[in-house]
Amino acid sequence: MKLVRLDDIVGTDREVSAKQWTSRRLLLADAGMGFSVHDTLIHPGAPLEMHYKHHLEAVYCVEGRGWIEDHATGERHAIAPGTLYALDAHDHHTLFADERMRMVCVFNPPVTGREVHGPDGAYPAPPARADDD
Ligand code: 9YT
Repeated sequence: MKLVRLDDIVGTDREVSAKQWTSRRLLLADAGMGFSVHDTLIHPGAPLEMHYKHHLEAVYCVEGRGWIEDHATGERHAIAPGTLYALDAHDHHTLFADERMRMVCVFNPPVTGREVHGPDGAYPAPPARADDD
């Protein structure tokens, strides 16, 4: 069994920041769980366009309010505490925080370390495993 405390992540290399977010990476690929778990703050006031081409992500809002737009349909959905969105089709999307949002994010395959979005809105593909052909 492994225990991880947010206090032990903040200020270490497992706290990763980009302009619009700060991701506290509680579990990474090296935990061997098959997914990663992040406690992520979304900073308010600027749209954040993302397109995870190599990962599936589920995002559960626990604090703050905002909205998400699905680029495939143009639909916008309100996000508030108690709402989860699942990017089950590598959905191209934009997230906007009206106020600081705190999200619990789960990635499959797991994020390996300090990934930030590339110009295409994706995190890089995970390294190939030895048993992959
Ligand atoms: C909700 C979202 O995807 N935010 C960007 C950061 C990412 N979730 C992360 O690495 O924690």
